[in-house]
Amino acid sequence: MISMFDTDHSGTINMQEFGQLFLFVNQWTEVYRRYDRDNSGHIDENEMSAALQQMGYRLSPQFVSFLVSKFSPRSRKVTLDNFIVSNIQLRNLTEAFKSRDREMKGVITISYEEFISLAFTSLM
Ligand SMILES: [Ca+2]
Repeated sequence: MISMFDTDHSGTINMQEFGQLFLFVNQWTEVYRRYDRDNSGHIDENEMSAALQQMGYRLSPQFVSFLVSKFSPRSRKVTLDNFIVSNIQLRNLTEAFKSRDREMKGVITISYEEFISLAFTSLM
């Protein structure tokens, strides 16, 4: 996550970049707490499903289950940092998909290299 905020690519973060990182984490902490409906201190699959729905994603329960188990295979509880990472990746992948899905069909046809380029660009 640090590299996301190393905007001058110095390999470290300066005070200004740290300030932005701090603000970003604070905002996500607030979102995380809001969706932790039962105040258990973590987000479970049901809370994750509700959170994603409120953020405007239309995802099947099967996909949400897959997402949670990908980030938390054993406990199935999404921690704050996993919540942030999963949301950023989901957003970036969705944006990448949308850029190819101009008619908003929810289906795209892409070549192997287009696919891996899209994936690498989205996840870095
Ligand atoms: Ca909870």
